[in-house]
Amino acid sequence: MTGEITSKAAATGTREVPGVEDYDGPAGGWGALGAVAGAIREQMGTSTDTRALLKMNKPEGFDCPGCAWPDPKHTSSFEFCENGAKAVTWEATVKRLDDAFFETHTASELWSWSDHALEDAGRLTRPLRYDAPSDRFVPLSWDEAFARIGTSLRALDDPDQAEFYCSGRASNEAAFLYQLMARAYGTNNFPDCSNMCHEATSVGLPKSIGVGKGTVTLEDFDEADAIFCIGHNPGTNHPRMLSTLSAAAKRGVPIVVANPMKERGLERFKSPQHPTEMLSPRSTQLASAYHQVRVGGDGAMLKGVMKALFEADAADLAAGGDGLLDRAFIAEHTQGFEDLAADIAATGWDEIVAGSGLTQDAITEMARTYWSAKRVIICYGMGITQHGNGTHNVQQLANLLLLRGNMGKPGAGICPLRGHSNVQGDRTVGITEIPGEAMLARLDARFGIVSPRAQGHAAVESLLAMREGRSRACISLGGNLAVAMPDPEACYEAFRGLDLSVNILTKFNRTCLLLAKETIVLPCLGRTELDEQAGGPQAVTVEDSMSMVHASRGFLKPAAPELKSEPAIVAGMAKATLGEGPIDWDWLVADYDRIREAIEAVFPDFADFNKRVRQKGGFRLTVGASGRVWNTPSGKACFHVHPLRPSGSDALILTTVRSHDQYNTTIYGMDDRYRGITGRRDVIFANGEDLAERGLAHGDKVDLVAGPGRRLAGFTLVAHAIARGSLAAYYPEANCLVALEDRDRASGTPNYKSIPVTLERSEGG
Ligand SMILES: Nc1nc2c(c(=O)[nH]1)N[C@H]1C(S)=C(S)[C@@H](COP(=O)(O)OP(=O)(O)OC[C@H]3O[C@@H](n4cnc5c(=O)[nH]c(N)nc54)[C@H](O)[C@@H]3O)O[C@H]1N2
Ligand SMILES: Nc1nc2c(c(=O)[nH]1)N[C@H]1C(S)=C(S)[C@@H](COP(=O)(O)OP(=O)(O)OC[C@H]3O[C@@H](n4cnc5c(=O)[nH]c(N)nc54)[C@H](O)[C@@H]3O)O[C@H]1N2
Ligand SMILES: [Mo]
Repeated sequence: MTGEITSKAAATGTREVPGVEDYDGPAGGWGALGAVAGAIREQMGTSTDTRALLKMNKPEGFDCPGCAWPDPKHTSSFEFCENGAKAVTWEATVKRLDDAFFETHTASELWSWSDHALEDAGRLTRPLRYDAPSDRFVPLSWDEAFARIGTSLRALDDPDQAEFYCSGRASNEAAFLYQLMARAYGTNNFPDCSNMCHEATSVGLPKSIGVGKGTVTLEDFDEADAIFCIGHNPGTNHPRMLSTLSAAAKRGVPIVVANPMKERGLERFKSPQHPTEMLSPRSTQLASAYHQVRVGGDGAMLKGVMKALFEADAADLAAGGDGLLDRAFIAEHTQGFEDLAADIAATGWDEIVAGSGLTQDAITEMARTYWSAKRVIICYGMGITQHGNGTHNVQQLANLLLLRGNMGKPGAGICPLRGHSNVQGDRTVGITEIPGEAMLARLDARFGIVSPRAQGHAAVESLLAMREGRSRACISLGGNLAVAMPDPEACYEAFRGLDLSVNILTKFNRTCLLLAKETIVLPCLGRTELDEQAGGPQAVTVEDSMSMVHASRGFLKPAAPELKSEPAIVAGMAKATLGEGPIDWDWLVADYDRIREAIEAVFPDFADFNKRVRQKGGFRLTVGASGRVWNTPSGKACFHVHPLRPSGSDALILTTVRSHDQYNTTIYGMDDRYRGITGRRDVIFANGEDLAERGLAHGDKVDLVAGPGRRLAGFTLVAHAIARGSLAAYYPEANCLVALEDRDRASGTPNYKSIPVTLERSEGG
């Protein structure tokens, strides 16, 4: 392997630091089984229904709320996943927030609780409203809650003073009704979690290949002969992907990783579903080459891979070969090739090496694996998108694939690993601040409304508008917006200044405690629970990372009798806000087939929706680029040229990552098993040589400083296998270091993953 970076022992000696030690095991294995048993014990006690875990991702079961990785036809036998099990037990917990809980604890007291403790207290059971005189959340009826929301929304001067946040847990049916309500009310303000996540994909890929989604299906992984994994951590965030990678590795397919941190889930895997593997000391080696690119260095690395490819292509031509580029594909299907070739030729190896932190040899080795394979898939995650140049990064990946025609043929293509289980679907069914005219026209025709045409707010704009008083209300369908966004102080101030804050949630969280003039919390059903409406039990639908749409049907007894489904809550708010009008909300919610018919009327891709979603495994939405149909203005796939980011400052670059025990702002526990961390999150992963150079050592306490007023104080340094010049800390603890305005200009994605910082020894540290 190239660019090997050793862990702390070699770099810094063996100082003992509480809660920090090397983890030697593979990903998965007995550790995963033990963790599942622990999660069941802690959340579900002994008496409860663990059937839920067995119905996950089965045709008649529910879609796992854990991630958006698809299932083999969504019909396979039980696919085991530790973190899916954590997500399910967290939702199916026996713990409840009953009336006594809110009588006992004031809002001021709850503010001092950790994010973990707030959610661990249990499921919400009743609608709640903040009562200032008693400083407590008090129960109220659904009718009163809806009436108060309606009154506040109608009192605004302009519908554009309201923000409608959508987190990617919401089903297609809930999200569709939600956008219908907001547009009937009069705004396109749809901040959504995609704005913090794969927005660089949604903005970058349409300009490259005419669609803002991945082009591959799960079957393509069976045919690929090289797989690149860049900037994602599947062992933690998409664990079911390890089965796919492990099958590829066993076929001898090279798996090339580019990641500043050594992630165990990309190195070795022992499948808990294979008894023989579990009982033998062996595990499957995943990465065939692991390149520890420096944080933020992907743009330089990708230019390097293309440079090595161009050089080898020229050498091959000179030697009488056919060259290594797919010239027929380039000629027939693309435009912009000459400009890209000129840009790569003009980029020097010195810039590439300095920017990426990788040697020319290492990059050439990556390139050789790339050109030696006929069919290549590139997978990527937040390590690519959450940068000031996230959109450029995404387009460089597309450039690289297009050079050898690795797009729109079996076994090849681009694979963005989506975040929330239905974040892609929510976008598909209309959660966007920049809706197209054709879609709005169909929506208006179907429902007899006049949707607003003006562009609305995405996440950062919505927070800025709230902070400046231009927006006065925020409704959140799921999520924990104030904690997920950069710059908590700015976000807290924004929420606290509102007239109305509504949070539709399964669990209470910090955003609920940012008290507006009217603060309402509405408890909803989760994926696992039976959703009974006037027309009988309902199923919802979701779209996974590979554009497969399928049904999800919960069956557990709801956590409390008063819970409503998300579609029913949206309908209740809509009726109370819009009054009598052309939309019959009760009729729609009585039978979700009616909502799906409406989705089909607005989005032609969903033709025969109700029929097709009842087929085993559901159906795939059309992705033009998968069949070499390029829906760009020129009808061709486009190469894009981007400058390298300036490098060379002395600052260390901090990235923020998820631990193995968290789901975004939901902190299940304080361990991060694969990185050897137990019982704490106040750590900074650093390269031992970088520390030594600064007179610091493993175990020292430091403050991270990102600029005036941006300081994360008293964190412990952990010497780790991470690239030189790079640091990593956990999200959301480190969000105070990111300014709200620090984002990718093209897509608005916050720069969560390349924050220049300096280290200062903590006082007394
Ligand atoms: N269990 C669990 N599952 C989840 C989630 C969760 O929190 N917990 N979250 C869901 C959501 S919403 C999302 S978006 C996905 C997130 O899934 P990922 O994209 O895997 O998320 P991150 O933890 O942010 O990790 C990114 C990886 O990128 C690497 N990285 C950081 N900076 C850079 C860089 O500059 N370049 C490169 N090449 N790599 C870099 C990190 O070392 C880390 O391995 O997971 C989804 N699934
Ligand atoms: N520094 C840093 N910041 C980041 C990131 C990062 O990598 N680094 N990642 C960003 C990314 S990729 C994302 S997607 C965002 C995540 O941002 P969000 O989606 O806003 O946050 P979550 O933590 O997923 O939301 C957790 C809440 O969802 C609610 N919930 C759970 N299940 C359901 C359900 O079924 N229905 C409803 N209505 N509510 C439910 C629970 O009450 C819980 O409190 O954070 C972003 N922030
Ligand atoms: Mo995400």
